[in-house]
Amino acid sequence: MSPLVRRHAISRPLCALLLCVTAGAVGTGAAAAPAVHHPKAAALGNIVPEPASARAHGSAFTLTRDTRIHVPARSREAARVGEYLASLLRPSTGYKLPVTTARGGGGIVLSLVGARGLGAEGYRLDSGRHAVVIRAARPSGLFHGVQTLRQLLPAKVEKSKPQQGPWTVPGGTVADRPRYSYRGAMLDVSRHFFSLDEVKRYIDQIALYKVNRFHLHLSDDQGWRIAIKSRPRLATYGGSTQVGGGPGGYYTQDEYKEIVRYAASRYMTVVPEIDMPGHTNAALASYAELNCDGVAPPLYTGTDVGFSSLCVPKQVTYDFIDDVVREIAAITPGRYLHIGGDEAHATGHDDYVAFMDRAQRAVSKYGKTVVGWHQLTGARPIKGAVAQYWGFDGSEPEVGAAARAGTKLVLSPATRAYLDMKYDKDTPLGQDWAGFIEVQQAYDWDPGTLIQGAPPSSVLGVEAPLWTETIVTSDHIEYMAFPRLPAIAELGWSPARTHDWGSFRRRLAAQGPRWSAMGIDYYRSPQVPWPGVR
Ligand code: NGO
Repeated sequence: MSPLVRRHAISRPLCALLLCVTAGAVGTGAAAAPAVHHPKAAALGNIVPEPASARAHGSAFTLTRDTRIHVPARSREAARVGEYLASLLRPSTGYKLPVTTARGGGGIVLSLVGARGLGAEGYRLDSGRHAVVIRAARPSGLFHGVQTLRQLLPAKVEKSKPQQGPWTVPGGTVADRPRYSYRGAMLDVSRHFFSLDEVKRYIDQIALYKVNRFHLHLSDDQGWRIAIKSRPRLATYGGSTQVGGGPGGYYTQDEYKEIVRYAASRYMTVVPEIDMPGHTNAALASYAELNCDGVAPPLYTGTDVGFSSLCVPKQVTYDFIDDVVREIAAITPGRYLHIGGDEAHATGHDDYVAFMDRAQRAVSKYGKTVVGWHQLTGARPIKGAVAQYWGFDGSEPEVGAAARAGTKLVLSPATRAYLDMKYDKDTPLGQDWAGFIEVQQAYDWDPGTLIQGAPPSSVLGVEAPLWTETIVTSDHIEYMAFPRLPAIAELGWSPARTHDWGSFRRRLAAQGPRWSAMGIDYYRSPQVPWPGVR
């Protein structure tokens, strides 16, 4: 159903667009549209996250077996985005959809010209009778525009077998750019280990919502999940189990690089986390010297927190950190390295402060930006550090104070953004220590005002963590992430002025058939008017 398709006369901007296409000079004539929202104008479709501006006008575009995907001749990266789009559309349409640098002729056009003023990640999409044109300053913007185009097509376009068309995109214009530069999702691969394929599957799913940071929680009490060549037992022994006593697992450095590459192909930066000084039982079990008493504890497969600590006074601790940070930094092209710092209940306060000073120095020594859970703000965050907030209501004075002093914030309030919290008392998976989180609870807050005393400019963005004490399979991941991950993704992308639960739940409802087509098992929240339900 595309109720919002308007079949009026072709509007002026679209005529200009079509001339450009047929003249083979795509984009040269189009001025960048200011990112202005038109609340009264007809919506273009059910897009999540809500674009900065979207307006229905003109004629619909229909994909046919002759449609070609035009990409710029001089950008291999843009050509890859074109190939990615083709690979999404080919299975369900059954069309060839060749990707070509030939000019003219309409179709789907990706262009790196003519999208000024929309930033590195923004894009403009114009659709009309003869063409859908996505313009962006960078390939990342084209990629985000492609996600919007997917959502403007019928849901069955996401199926993996040929379907009956028509494949119609409503006519109109989207001019879009993100509110925040950091829009993250975290997967805890330590409590339960997830294979490369499972990780890639999640990356593909969250890309649809314009997430651009993928945080991997790589170590915890229950498992160490990345090979460190200078400390092999961390992975081979420390990674050999998981919650409940299963076999665990770890990524070789080549496998980790593959995740990084795959995430990059979806315009996502990997943020690796090695949690310390607490949450370190797997490391302490692997190397006895890391313990103050020199005795290695047994591996741990329970779900308690706050009982382990690296030995703060020992120099071997810092040699260990140097090895780990050096090796991970060398295979991580992104700027961030997360050092945890949460729930260090087995570390005294003064020790914690001294430890975090040295751990942060190790991260900057290898050229990375420190990220830590917000307990870091109770120590001495170094210049440029990022604190990830996971409290309840933003009332901790040290977090606001650190933000005023220059520490940047990523917001993951446990009462809103924790995807491992149950939806309600009947949810078969997850925990409830931060309460139940139904979809509206996940959506209805403003990242700009959550932290008391923090200037809005200190907020880098938001992140939805998925802790996996009770999460074992991709199916579990999907059930907890959908539909809440799109809620957090919208808070990260959409302008605050578009925030509207009524609109969000309607647009979210339209994602349901899309998830079904993708084989995603999602939670049928009673708060959302899913089509065909009730
Ligand atoms: C807390 C804790 C994690 C748990 C999670 C479960 C943080 C930052 N530390 O969040 O170890 O897995 O809750 O919800």
